[in-house]
Amino acid sequence: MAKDLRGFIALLEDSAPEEIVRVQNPISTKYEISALLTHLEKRKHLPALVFEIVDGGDTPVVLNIHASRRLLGLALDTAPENLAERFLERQMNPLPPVEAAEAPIHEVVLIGDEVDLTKIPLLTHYDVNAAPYLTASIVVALDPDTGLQNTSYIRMMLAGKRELRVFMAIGRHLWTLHNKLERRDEPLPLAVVIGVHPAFALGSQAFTPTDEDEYAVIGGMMNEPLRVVDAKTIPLKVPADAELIIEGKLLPHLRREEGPFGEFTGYAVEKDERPVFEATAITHREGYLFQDIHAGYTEHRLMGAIPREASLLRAVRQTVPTVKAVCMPISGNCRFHAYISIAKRTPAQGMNAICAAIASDMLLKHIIIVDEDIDVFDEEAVLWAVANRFQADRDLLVVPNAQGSELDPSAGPMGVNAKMGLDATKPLSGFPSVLRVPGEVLNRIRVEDFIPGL
Ligand SMILES: Cc1cc2nc3c(=O)[nH]c(=O)nc-3n(C[C@H](O)[C@H](O)[C@H](O)COP(=O)(O)O)c2cc1C
Ligand SMILES: [Mn+2]
Repeated sequence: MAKDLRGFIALLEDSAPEEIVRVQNPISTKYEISALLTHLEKRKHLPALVFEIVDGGDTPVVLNIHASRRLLGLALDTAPENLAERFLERQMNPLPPVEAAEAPIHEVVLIGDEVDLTKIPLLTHYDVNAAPYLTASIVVALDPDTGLQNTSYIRMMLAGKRELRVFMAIGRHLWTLHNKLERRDEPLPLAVVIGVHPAFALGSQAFTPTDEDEYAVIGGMMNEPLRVVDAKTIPLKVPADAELIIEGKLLPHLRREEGPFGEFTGYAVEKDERPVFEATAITHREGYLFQDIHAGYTEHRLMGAIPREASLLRAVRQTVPTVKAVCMPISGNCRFHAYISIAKRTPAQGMNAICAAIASDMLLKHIIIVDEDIDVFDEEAVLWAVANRFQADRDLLVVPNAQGSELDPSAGPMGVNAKMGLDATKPLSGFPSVLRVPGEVLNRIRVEDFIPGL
């Protein structure tokens, strides 16, 4: 069976039931799901969630499919601490898509005037949000000059039965494609794909050059070729096993107000005049599941972390071959902070690792390099290394006026910000040893023998 969202939910229910909860109580898309998620985020208890009765309707809403490294590990068939390595390995082995003989995605087809986006249970997360938004929306576009498919998550604001408004970060591939077609006065056909296997979701986020087909990258990430069929109203191939697809086009030369929208930083992006998408068809599976990714919460952050950690590992490895592990922690929105461990072999490799990291990812701001005895997934251990192995006059690098994220609330105009690297590795020799109780005694003395019941 092809990898899809329902199959992943079934796998959780069968083999990891503690990772999934079905909610039968009726709940509203407007703030109520967000309120429940806010409580769960505080408790740091984040199973995947299926809300069965939403706004009184029978379209289930699925959230938190990617909300922990455990869940993402199940998606990529690997251990949580090995996600970046596994992602990199699969990214390097793309599998071209295959034509599907039958297409669940076309079980229900609505064309033209039958299209009504307001019937889809879109969520409103925050009080500042201008309208309900699609957030788990993977936008597929075809470059007419290369014939290659591009995929990216793009938030889309509901603005009418057939209208969505779109935020595309400047310079990314989708922005570049829209820009190219606009110069030719042509619309850009798009398929908005919602409800997919988490390996598909992660693959769509891979950092790829424009000469690579992202359907093939997704196939590699799923470890099976993506099944595709012809869309109904646009010249695109679409995933046959998605839950819901909105077909349409991004119009040239038209801008309308989009935003504000609460983002991954925990702050809102202000409203502005942004491009407009017109829907030409909706197709979905019988009894489709609608997926949402809650902006600014753990799921949204972690989804950004894995592809970034993979490309960071690759970039640092070119300079410091003995890099061990990387973590982009939740505390840095999984984008602004990176902890990197290296097995240091020459005196100043920590600083080289910092430079490689800064150059590799525009969003990164603060980088901490530690020795291999420090677990990069243990934030307390990383900060302990900073406390004990780092001197700011000697081990600190600050790069002013670099390009950062336009979503960084403390950055200057157009996202210009500063980068900081902390080399918290110890010198190759002449540094004290970490305290240890003798190993033989540690193994022999067992808590339960001395304090039963603890
Ligand atoms: C949940 C989620 C939402 C995102 N929303 C947007 C968005 O609204 N606009 C945007 O430009 N990028 C957004 N991104 C980031 C892009 O999807 C990502 O940078 C992608 O790799 C860009 O691909 P491209 O350069 O091939 O277009 C989002 C990412 C995630 C995980
Ligand atoms: Mn791309």
